[in-house]
Amino acid sequence: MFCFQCQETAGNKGCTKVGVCGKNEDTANSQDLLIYVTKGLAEVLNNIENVDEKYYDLISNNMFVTITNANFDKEDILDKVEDTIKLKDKLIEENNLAGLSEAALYTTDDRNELKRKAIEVGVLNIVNEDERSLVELITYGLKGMAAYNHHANVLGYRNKEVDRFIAKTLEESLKDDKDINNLIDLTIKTGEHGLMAMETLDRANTEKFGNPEITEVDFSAGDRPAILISGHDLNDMEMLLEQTKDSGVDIYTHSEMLPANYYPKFKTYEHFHGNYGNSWWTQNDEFQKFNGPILMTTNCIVPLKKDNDYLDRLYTTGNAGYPGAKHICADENGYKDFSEIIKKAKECNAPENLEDTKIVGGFAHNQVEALAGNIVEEIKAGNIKKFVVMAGCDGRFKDRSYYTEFAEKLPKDYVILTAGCAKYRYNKLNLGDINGIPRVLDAGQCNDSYSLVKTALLLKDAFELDSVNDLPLEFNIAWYEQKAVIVLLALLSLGVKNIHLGPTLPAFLSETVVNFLVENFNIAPITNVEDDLKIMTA
Ligand code: FS2
Ligand code: SF4
Repeated sequence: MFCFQCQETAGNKGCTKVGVCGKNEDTANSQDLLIYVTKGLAEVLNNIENVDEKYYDLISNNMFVTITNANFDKEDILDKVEDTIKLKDKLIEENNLAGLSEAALYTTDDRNELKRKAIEVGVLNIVNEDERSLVELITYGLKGMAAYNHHANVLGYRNKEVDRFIAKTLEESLKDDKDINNLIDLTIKTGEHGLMAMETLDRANTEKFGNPEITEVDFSAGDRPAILISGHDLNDMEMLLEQTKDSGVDIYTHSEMLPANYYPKFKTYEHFHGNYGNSWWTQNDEFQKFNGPILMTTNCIVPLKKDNDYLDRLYTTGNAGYPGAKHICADENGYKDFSEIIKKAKECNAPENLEDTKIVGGFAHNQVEALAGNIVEEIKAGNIKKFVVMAGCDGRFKDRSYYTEFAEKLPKDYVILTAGCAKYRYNKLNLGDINGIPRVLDAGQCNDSYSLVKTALLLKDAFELDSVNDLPLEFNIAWYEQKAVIVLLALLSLGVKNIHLGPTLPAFLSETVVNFLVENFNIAPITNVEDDLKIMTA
């Protein structure tokens, strides 16, 4: 195996024997094979006129499955490889396609052959380091985009341009004659389409569930049996709330599902208790103490430790998977029957209380727009000096304490704009407010970075500036997995410069690609809190 797609990759070079995330060699290879046959399917679809859009869904789903910490179940992944091959073969035959690549033509119904092939199709097959770097940067961006696309799709929203772009770009990456300039161009186009995917998902979420609004979220536990829901899928959230109504079972969010608390629609459910626990990587202990069933709707899953015994109450759905955990599938209409989880919850004790914290969030674009007058006034009066976008991901390594310290030490007239699980490093610090405007404005999940873009554009217009680069705005972004990659590319596609990225630069960026990003976008790795504060408060 060779995998270097996330920030925690071994030695910041690559995982070769087992993933730091816990992914084993067979799972890693199966994921490589799934990407390979998905590229083949993409090529097949690109050669057909009037493609049924459900085939594009398979592409997005397959890409999503391979995101860090989403699916650890190698047999499930190989099932998806087989489904993809079957569909590809059927379409090739029905449409009499010829002249296709090896990936498009690869076929077998033998699992052992799949396992053999899986070893052959890893990322190191692209020998030229710069080509590999750009192809993987694009592929990881596409994975993030596919995840957002999937969430919009299940809510009945679709951006055909995004679907087609993913398929075309996947085919492009199969070509042997890779041109560096063409790949750079494609990298920026990936960012542009990532923004479109985020816009579509934002529309889906807000039209379905209302615009997020300022909300105080309770982190304490109640005394009824409960279900914990984690991940990013708001469609699953709605189905679970609906099915648990009047059941005597409460619902709590975990990690990236926390922003569900900000949506008006979800607030109408009285048994929606609040949030339990923190960031994804603290889940082993928190899931253990939760006592009831846990539903993982997407990444980020952490493999169970030796002393964890909650596997029998761990459930996955959608593109998430974990060996031994029960998977809840959707029926042909997208409906998921959670009755088994509800039954399980009733047999379990109430959650152990972890804390009595309350946090305030819900500052997505609509809410910020409502406050825009006050914000502009505070800026003009000199009470708000600058904004710092600290969006992105959290991670398990100690060096992420940088973000807590950075937030703590920021001057008191600085406001943090955040989205994604990065916020868990500083959202309980009680950083106070500036005349009623909290100093940490949480827009929501990582995909709600789209809201931060809208906020930046709103401020740009309010101050009649030509570019967001002229705003009193700094970017100190934390990344972990591939959704952060698409957020980063989206920002670059908008021409945002001077982004500080950490805790480390991606291992998959070659020296040439880093130089390109530095020369054109002035991207810099974070260094230490003192020096970075000096730069960002200059
Ligand atoms: Fe955090 Fe994990 Fe949101 Fe990422 S909970 S690192 O999935 O996509 O952000
Ligand atoms: Fe390693 Fe990250 Fe890949 Fe897991 S996803 S194998 S930690 S690089």
